[in-house]
Amino acid sequence: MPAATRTVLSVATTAATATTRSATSAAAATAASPPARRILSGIQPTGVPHLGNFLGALRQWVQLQDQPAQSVVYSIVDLHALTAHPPVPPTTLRDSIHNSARVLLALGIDPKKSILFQQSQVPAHTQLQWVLTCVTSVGWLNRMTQWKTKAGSSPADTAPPAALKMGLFAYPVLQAADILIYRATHVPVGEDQHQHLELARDIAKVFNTNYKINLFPMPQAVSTSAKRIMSLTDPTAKMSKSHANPKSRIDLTDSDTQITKKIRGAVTDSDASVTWDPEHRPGVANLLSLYAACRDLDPASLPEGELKGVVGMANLKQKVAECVVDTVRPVRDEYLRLGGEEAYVREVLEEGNARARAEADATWEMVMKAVGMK
Ligand code: AQP
Repeated sequence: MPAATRTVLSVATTAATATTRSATSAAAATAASPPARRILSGIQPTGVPHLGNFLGALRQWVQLQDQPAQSVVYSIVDLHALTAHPPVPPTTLRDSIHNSARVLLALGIDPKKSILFQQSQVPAHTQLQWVLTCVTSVGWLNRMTQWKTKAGSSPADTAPPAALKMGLFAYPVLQAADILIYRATHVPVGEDQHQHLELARDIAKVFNTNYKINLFPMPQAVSTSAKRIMSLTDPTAKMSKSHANPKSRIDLTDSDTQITKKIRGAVTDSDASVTWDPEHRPGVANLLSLYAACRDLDPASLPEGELKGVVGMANLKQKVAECVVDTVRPVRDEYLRLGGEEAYVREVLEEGNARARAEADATWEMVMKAVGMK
């Protein structure tokens, strides 16, 4: 290892150790009386974060760190990324963890205001997951829409396909542990995650009841007005990082040209008029939703409002592309700048890991006492 790199790492380690000590005492106080509003959320490093992640959740992460008297914790949930099938190759996962941190910093997550960390580096998440697995009914997990969608094709009396793994079935329990280990009260997530959050509340309730302790608060969703951003190539499916076709999504690192090309190629229909009709015209509705979310407007108002007089899909796509380019450009430019700051990005995560460990360990101590392991 080159001497310069060694120095950076040893400085980072010393800083992290010091942070751990001060964070441990802070965490002890926090555990005794959690803040009234504690924010927690996560993103999977399964690829580059996209416009749907940004408009549905991440934009709000940035706003929430500026509200006073709160604790704000954001996680790159790499353990969840292991549920991907086929598995994410190790080098891709390593790069995605780093690049997700870079994107989060680029869009304005400030390590002075928030704890930004890597989930797998905080063992209390999986320790609590086991305890929670022991109070979670199989029936609850069977009802999860995401599981049903993936398991859907197999009849009830046959074994699920080999591609369906326990990790995918149980991952909502790990998600509950991610939230409850920080005793979070508010979780900014896209609409697609609401069912899992409801499950986290059910799990918290049953734990508190079984062990006669009021340990876990009931976490509430914090939603944005941008509900679910759909795929550009199939407007009936949500925009997704792991979708095989990169034309289906706008990555937050895409160039202006790539964005414009992808929006020009978005699936719409043969009607030239611009109307808000999500049921019958999902492609047009998705473009209007994108425009509205970027400008903070109501999509239904656009045909008679800001986009009045726009006729033809090419013209609509041009307007949407301009607006998306303006939204993505500052994030991408900062992301590219951070490409030259690798050591800084690593240090932010290492320091965040230490602070998160201290907070999570304090809750884990309480869990062990509550269940009788200590
Ligand atoms: N299409 C979307 N529209 C609005 N919000 C979305 N989110 C994800 N997709 C959309 C929200 O982004 C946050 C981070 O998501 P995640 O990475 O933790 O998991 P995900 O929901 O599984 O995201 P992807 O992009 O679809 O990833 P893959 O392909 O790996 O499964 C969450 O708050 C989510 O609600």
